[in-house]
Amino acid sequence: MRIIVAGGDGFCGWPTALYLSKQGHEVSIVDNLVRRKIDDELRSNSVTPIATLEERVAKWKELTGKEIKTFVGDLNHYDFLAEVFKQTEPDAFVHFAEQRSAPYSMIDREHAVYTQSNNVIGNLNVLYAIKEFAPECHLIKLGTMGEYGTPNIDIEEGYLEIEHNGRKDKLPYPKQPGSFYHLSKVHDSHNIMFACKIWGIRATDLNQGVVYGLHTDETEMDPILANRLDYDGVYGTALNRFIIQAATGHDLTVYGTGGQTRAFLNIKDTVRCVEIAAENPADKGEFRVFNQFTEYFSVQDLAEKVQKVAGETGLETEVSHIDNPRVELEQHYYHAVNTKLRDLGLEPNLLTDEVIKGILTAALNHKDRVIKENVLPSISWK
Ligand code: NAD
Ligand code: USQ
Repeated sequence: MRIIVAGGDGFCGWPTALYLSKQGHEVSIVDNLVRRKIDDELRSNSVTPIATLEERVAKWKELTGKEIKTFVGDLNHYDFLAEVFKQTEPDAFVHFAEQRSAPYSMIDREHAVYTQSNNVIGNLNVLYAIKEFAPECHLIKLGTMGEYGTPNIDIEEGYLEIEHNGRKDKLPYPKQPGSFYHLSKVHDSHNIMFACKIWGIRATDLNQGVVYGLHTDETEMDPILANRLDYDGVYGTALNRFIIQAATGHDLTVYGTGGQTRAFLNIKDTVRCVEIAAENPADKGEFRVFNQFTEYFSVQDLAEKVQKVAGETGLETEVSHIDNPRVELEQHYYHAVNTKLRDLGLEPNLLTDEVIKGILTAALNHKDRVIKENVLPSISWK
């Protein structure tokens, strides 16, 4: 298949582009490299040193003989996007290319506006480009489990059967997102659903949980292919952050009581889930939703797991409960369905002590790159 990976220079997109290329697909990366510029804005960095996009694809070609084309530009520039569609004639468009940090979206008005315009308008442009240039193209869009929030009932995959005043219907599952970033994903989902209905576009919304790890078989082939690994209070996510904190002798930063439960998956499963979606396209006009995670944990559980594994490696680590900078429930019911990807063949890489040790080793190898001032959270929701 001819597959565009938008956001293919990022944490999820880069390993996905490599994996799909290895499987024999013709892969093109579209990315405006804004994530690297945000590192400069935040005076932060990836724990792992990362090569430029040009160096990355050149190394991949040298090692495998496979070419990944790159288009450096912004989804918000429709002329650029139209040209990419004309040149690549994609069968599938994998859309990772959004501002994905909840704290970043909560810094101030400018950052909230940037997040929502970048994400919502970029996605709307992709929908129009599919309609105009590749109406058969399957949109594989990265959404988030955070679209649902933490309702006091089971979370279904996209839709909920309800009975009201004696009548029944299957309706989009209610959304209660917890940041302006998470809200942007809800707005995207609505736009995609509407485009499927009116234009007959085929789309899969992958409501992904928090991704942990960094390595895949492909990124481990050479240091130039290494993936980024975020640790700072803005882009670092729960489990990866705790492991890097353990590696650098920092207390593990559990926000509030730590009863917040979230869905998680290994980056190795992210790439496989995208492949599964691509190999099993949605029907014309179908807006399909998969919940993309393998397990869920409370933040406290994760901190304790990391503390235990770090202790076995000789690293003494404290779990510290700091004031929660977010507005979120710290004790709540959580049960989410995730059968659709499993039914299509996903075999989960579950979170074991070995997996935590693997990420810890990567963090220890580069721990001197961690800028200590960036570890504590600095952005408040209020
Ligand atoms: P990332 O920031 O590492 O990568 C996103 C990439 O998209 C970056 O390389 C960035 O330069 C690019 N980009 C952003 N806006 C763009 C635009 N307008 N035009 C072109 N390129 C643009 O993020 P990630 O962690 O790889 O996440 C990828 C996607 O998966 C996001 O949509 C995110 O919401 C979703 N997701 C991520 C996680 C996670 O834990 N990382 C969990 C659930 C969902
Ligand atoms: N948390 C801590 N301590 C930390 C970091 C986070 O207790 O040091 C808590 C947060 O308060 C929250 C939970 O851990 O309750 C998850 O936070 P996170 O920063 O790991 O993840 P989140 O902000 O939800 O965002 C990440 C990605 C985002 C993706 C989302 C999936 O950045 O792109 O959409 O995970 S989900 O959580 O399912 O919405």
